[in-house]
Amino acid sequence: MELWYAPTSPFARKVRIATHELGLADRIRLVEVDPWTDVRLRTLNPLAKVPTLVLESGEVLYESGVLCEYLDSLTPEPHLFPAAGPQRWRALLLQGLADGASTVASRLFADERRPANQRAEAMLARFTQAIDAALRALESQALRTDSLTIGEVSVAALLGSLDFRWPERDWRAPCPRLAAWFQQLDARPSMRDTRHRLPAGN
Ligand SMILES: N[C@@H](CCC(=O)N[C@@H](CS)C(=O)NCC(=O)O)C(=O)O
Repeated sequence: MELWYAPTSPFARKVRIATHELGLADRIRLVEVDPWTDVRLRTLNPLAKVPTLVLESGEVLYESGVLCEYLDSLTPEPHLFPAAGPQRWRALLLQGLADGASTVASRLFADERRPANQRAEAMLARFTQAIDAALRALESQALRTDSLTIGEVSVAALLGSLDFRWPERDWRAPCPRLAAWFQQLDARPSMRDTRHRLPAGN
């Protein structure tokens, strides 16, 4: 299988973390692309987004949640996506919260870099509010450090991207439980082997 990814993307990292946690990393060939300029990507995925997964059959999957659920289904005992019931809704809701915050963080990062006359301060404030509120909501969650679900994987990808994009931003001080959880999680091989970096040539 080929995973088309960008090393700065929290969604691509989420899939890479999941791949490692599921023991499938050696079945994936990584293809690094810039989703904004690589014209091949749109021939695979009409949205031209990473992550995009090309299966052995040539079939193409996209949307990080879909990719993770597909990869989970390849393992003898899928566990990132619990079977229907409270554990599943918890995992999916956590994924939704973390992915939503990652989306907003990506927009904030891009908008902060626009010239002042091309950005709306009200939107920047709204994005910041959403990230802060999502972190507060995560602070009150009982996150797992073993038997991870897609919820924990998504939260780990969010926090890793905040550290990568805003190393100076101290999200840990108001969220000590979340910080302690992330410290443990961030030491896992799945996190160490998938760290963000700038694209080659930058
Ligand atoms: N909902 C998508 C989001 C993917 C996404 O937004 N990827 C960004 C990189 S972080 C991208 O490819 N952006 C290029 C574009 O929007 O054209 C997912 O979960 O996979």
